[in-house]
Amino acid sequence: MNDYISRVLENTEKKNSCEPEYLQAVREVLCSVEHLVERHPEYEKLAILERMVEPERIITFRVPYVNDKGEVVVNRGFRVQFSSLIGPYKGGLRFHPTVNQSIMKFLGFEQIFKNALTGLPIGGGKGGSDFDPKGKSDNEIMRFCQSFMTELYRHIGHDVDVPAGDIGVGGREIGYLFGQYKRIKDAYEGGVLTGKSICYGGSLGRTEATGYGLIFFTREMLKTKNESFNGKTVTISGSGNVAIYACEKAQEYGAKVVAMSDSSGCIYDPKGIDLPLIKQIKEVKRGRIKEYLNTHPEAEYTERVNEDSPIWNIKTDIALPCATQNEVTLNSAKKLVSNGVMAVSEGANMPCTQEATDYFLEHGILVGPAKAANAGGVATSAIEMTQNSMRYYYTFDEVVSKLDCIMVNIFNACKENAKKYGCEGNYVAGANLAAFEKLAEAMKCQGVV
Ligand code: NDP
Ligand code: 2IT
Repeated sequence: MNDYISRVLENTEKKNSCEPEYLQAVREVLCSVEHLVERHPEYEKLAILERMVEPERIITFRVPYVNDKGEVVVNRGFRVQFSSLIGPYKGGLRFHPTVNQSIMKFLGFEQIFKNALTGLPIGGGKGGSDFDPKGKSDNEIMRFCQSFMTELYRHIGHDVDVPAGDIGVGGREIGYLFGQYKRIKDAYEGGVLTGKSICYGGSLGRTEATGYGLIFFTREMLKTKNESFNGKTVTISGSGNVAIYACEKAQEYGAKVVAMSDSSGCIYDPKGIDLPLIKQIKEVKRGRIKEYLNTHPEAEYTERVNEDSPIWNIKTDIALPCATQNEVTLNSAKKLVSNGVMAVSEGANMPCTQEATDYFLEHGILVGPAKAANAGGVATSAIEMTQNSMRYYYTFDEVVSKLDCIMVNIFNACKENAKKYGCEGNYVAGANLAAFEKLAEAMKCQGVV
């Protein structure tokens, strides 16, 4: 490996030794950009790599609230403002008990590159809390969101930092967060959060955007092999926002989605997933995927017993991991390949371990890397910001056709950069190269800051 890259990597590993997910994300990017760095000797003089891996700012804060039993509960809040090179910090908020600084930094780091790929003026950030929304009442969620925003509000703004949703944060949470922000600021600043409901400033199509965008990206990838979704078997992990709308668009394209999951286990329905039922269970009742069997007793349910999700044992043409980081292990990758998978496209952030990604690439499987394949969500968030600035709304079809164009452009950037740097067909490297070059050039223009 190039001396400069290995030195920066070693230093980053030393400084962040307790942050495995963050180091995993950094390693993947730095190991992909060797040829680019070699063509630009000025990167070393300007410490481009060192600056790329150091967040501009990390904010952590206490989030106390009173639960329904009258007890005081204290959680930890985060906002990692990673890079404002090409626009205001932009990225979601995650509420999940596993949230820690490593997870926040890996997500913030990925977000910089993803946002650069969209071609839109958005920098990168991420935030959240180790708060667990599962089993909480609406009132508890509201009080938590109000407490979270009572600190966060001083760090965000439509030209500064624009949070949105992620795991555990959807339309309900964004509404409570927005209400508290508006109350504190005594002003309606629509563009401060995205993923808002349509009734007070949200964008049509934002709910569907990440899942639809994933399918648009994967469609382009399949085209390179003269393939399409039509008639293919698809498995989708997760059953949250991304998974549900990936399923909807894949079904619309004629695919048969046979399995979905949650953190407890997976359902297999060889007749094809009943999506209206999944929406009812997950979006309306906030229930468990196992409840699918109450309506379809002929479907199979398999409990998850270890880190290898049972969904990856199911034979499929296309696998779409849409739950969480490192959910596709090397074991799962081997199983998928031996069952004949042709494409793995990442709806979640960093769902494949590095070993799993390498295994897929070595076996000629098409891999849609998260920072490109799931960029439709944040791209549509940027379209929501545009509408808020214009004080005007696009129709659903206008938003989805802009999203489709953006995903095609992202795919082409991945494809062309992979080819330019001698790794044709490796869209993981292509995405890293395209995004890194854009950011490095912006860094050169702006001086040492
Ligand atoms: P949701 O909260 O709507 O859904 C998350 C889903 O993933 C649930 O089915 C959940 O199951 C499952 N899940 C969460 N954690 C784990 C875990 N540790 N093990 C197994 N399953 C788990 O989140 P989203 O759909 O919004 O996000 C899913 C992924 O997509 C995340 O990686 C997120 O970062 C990424 N993403 C989201 C975007 C968006 O616009 N929302 C944009 C780009 C990427 P359970 O209910 O059991 O917890
Ligand atoms: O990971 C992601 O890109 C998101 N959770 C969406 C971020 C956003 O600002 O819409």
